[in-house]
Amino acid sequence: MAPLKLCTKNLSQIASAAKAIQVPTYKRGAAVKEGIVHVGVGGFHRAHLAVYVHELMQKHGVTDWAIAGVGLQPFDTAMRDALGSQDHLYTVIERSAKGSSANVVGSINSFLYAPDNREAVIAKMAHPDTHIVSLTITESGYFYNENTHELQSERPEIQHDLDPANEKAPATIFGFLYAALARRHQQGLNPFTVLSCDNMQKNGAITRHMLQSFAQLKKNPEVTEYIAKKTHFPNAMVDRITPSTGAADKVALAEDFGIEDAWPVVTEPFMQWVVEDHFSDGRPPFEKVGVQVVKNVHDVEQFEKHKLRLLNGSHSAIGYAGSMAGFKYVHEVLEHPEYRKFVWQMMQEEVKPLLPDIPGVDIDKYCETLMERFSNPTIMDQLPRICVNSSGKIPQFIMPSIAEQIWVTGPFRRLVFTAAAWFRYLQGFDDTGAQIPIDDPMREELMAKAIAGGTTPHELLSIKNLFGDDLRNDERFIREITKAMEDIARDGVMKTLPKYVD
Ligand code: CS2
Repeated sequence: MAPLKLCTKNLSQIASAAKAIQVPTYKRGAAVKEGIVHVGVGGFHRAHLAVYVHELMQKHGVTDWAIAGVGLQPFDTAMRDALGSQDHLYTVIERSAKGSSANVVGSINSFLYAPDNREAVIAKMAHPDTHIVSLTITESGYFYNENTHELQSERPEIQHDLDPANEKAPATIFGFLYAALARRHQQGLNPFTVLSCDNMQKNGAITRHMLQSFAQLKKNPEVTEYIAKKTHFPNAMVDRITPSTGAADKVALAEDFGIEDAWPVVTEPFMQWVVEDHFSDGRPPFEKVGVQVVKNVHDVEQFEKHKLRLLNGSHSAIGYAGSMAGFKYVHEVLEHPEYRKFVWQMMQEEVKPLLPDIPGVDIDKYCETLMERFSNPTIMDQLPRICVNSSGKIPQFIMPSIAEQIWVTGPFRRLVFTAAAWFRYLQGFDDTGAQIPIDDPMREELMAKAIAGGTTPHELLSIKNLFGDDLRNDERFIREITKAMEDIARDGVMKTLPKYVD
């Protein structure tokens, strides 16, 4: 039978025709309120927050918290068109060694592509039904200087948004949030909660500091105070490995489940969200669907630290050196016995000792689960996905562990090898001399410095936005990284790797 095009009118037929597929049975469209505006609707959001909200709607009759999606970037037109062609429904395909399942999700109720109508986005955020503006805009969307911890206010995009002439046509997230919060203030509404779902330690606190700095530069004391005193920015740890969807995934969905979906999401069964209970204008009963809502900001911090240093840090260890060595997928790297040991030893010996104990969390079990998740061969998690936007990753997933190990005079060779492989990777060629495309907002600068530096780290380390003086000036670190860079340049990743495995 020909697959059925995903849309509201076909839902019941899809449910009865396909094996084991669940579809939304709740009201959508004008029958529900859009309590959440989400900026950055990619695979991760659609496999994470949108799934939690879907479960609230499906199993708990929640009607006030549907999601209005927003895209700010040119590439978001593809999501606008895909979701727009199927009543904003999409399929989440969960895959593991045990098999795969598919669920149609309907919690995203509408979608606005900002460049089509920037005012519509500001009005939507300022609407009284909106209580939360959530974000997955990637680390680089925050304009956060890792070294000074300040807003990169000199960046042209921020300068554009600070110019009063562009008040109604912002480009960055801060321009939109500021304009919408200013309007809510004027209308006597509570501010919405700004909920970062990006992979950054202290994501809420960083978002708050960036927006406050932006507001101060806008020089409107009343709005600045409304943001400082009344707007809340919960910190959160988010987790679900969500590869990019490929053409083969759409074909498999049509063949296995009889659904024609313009852009399904493929993900793993595991999902986790630990969020601080600090909302300015109410929130959905997230705990009903397994979200860990915690009172204390330090609880979130500890979970974040575990996750970013162990999961994302290991992903970085797999991604850059793995790409240099010619691997294509995460599970392929883990199939290589030596590389597998390397990742395990980096976690166990160099990262784990730096992490706090969390009551109820068995850290060794957590590491073992990570190895299993990385080894899941069915999700085909692509190394280029792991490597994208590296300037927002290594400086926070790897470098802080190195700096802390230096501080306590502990081991950090494997972390350094990971950083060295990244430096080499930024030259744009793998170990066979084939070109590697570098996809990063700082691409030009990173590549120019990586090439100029050759087998020495100084050029790259001079980028003050990314690296602190503690590393730049540390002799032990410089010695180790220079050696690893020289070895990788001379022998390639796979011949160098055994030196880092016991
Ligand atoms: C990955 C993450 O892009 C990356 O660096 O490590 O996208 C990772 O898959 C997620 O954080 C998992 O929760």
